[in-house]
Amino acid sequence: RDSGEADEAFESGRGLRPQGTCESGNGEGGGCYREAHGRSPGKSSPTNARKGRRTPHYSLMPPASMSQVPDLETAAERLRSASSVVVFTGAGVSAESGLPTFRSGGDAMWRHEDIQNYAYPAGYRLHAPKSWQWYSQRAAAALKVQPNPAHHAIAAMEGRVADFLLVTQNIDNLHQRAGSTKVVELHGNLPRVRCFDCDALSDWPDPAGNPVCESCGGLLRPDVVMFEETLPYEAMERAHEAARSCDLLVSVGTSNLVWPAAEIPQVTLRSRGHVLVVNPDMEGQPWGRKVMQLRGPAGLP
Ligand code: BV8
Ligand code: ZN
Repeated sequence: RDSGEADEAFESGRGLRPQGTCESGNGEGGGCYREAHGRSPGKSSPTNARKGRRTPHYSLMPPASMSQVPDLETAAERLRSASSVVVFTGAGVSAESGLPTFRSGGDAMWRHEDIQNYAYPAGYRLHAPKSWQWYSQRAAAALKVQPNPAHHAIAAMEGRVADFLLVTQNIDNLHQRAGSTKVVELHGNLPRVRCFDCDALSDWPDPAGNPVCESCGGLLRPDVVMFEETLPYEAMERAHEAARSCDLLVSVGTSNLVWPAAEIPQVTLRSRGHVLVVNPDMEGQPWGRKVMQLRGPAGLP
């Protein structure tokens, strides 16, 4: 990408794709300063870059000044003035309900479990019935907790915005229990069980017992999208369409690390909309002129 395009990409607030050259950048606009500007910070003007001289670059989290860091009222005003809104959520929106996230905090799931053993089809099959019990415990834990104020606020938004869609990576069903109905689930739904072999759907048997399908004797699994499985085509189409056409995408509680879901906020930034990020940690979050970053937990009352 030549520097002119990089500057345009930055000016438009558009994110950057994962760059091999940019070790710590997340590629979504949380990438290298140089990739965004076509030059390293503090270096001479872009002429360096225009001459194509590759100045040594280092990746850098963007200074907050490169994104708007609004106060709550400003963010609320932006939300009130939007006639089409997409809310894009990850595990962090359920943190205040008491469910662990995958990668943040001391109780992060992947800190304690080997993701390969359970959340990949091959690992799941190899480690059944332990993998089945691991998911059954997660399903039971999700049933035991309650939606938190973030889930309720998102559910209430649905009735107040003309054109609204909730796109979630979460499988815990807490959005639906809080009353959200316009929901696209990119990674499936934990309360549902599916047979690996005949695709029959059912609820979790209680007790979980052995993961044997009553219809065909095949291996049972949760009805979620595991790693190396493709996301539901219709869900991704709806999410992309909404992200392309919305005024505002509110990204709540996601690390933006899992693809292709992580593309959704970038679709908005490459289109007409703005992005509001709600997260206590802005590492790897979208940034740029079209991004507002609201640092803090989502689910406090
Ligand atoms: C696919 C269901 C084609 C299962 C999940 C190399 C580079 C890039 C991509 C890849 C790569 N190698 C492979 C890939 C593709 C891979 C991927 O993205 N891997 C990542 C890890 C690098 N993706 C896939 O495999 C997808 N399929 O691409 O198919 C294919 C075919 C063959 C081979 C390869 C590819 C399928 C992805 C879906 C996987 N399933 N879940 C289960 O749950 O067990 S993903 C899992 O991660 C969850 O769904 C989760 O939603 C998702 C994203 O995580 P987050 O929700 O963001 O949670 P996380 O813990 O990461 O972050 C929490 C955030 O909350 C943090 O930012 C934290 O600061 C914040 N937070 C904390 N507290 C609060 C808070 N925010 C607000 N308030 C608080 N209180
Ligand atoms: Zn079956």
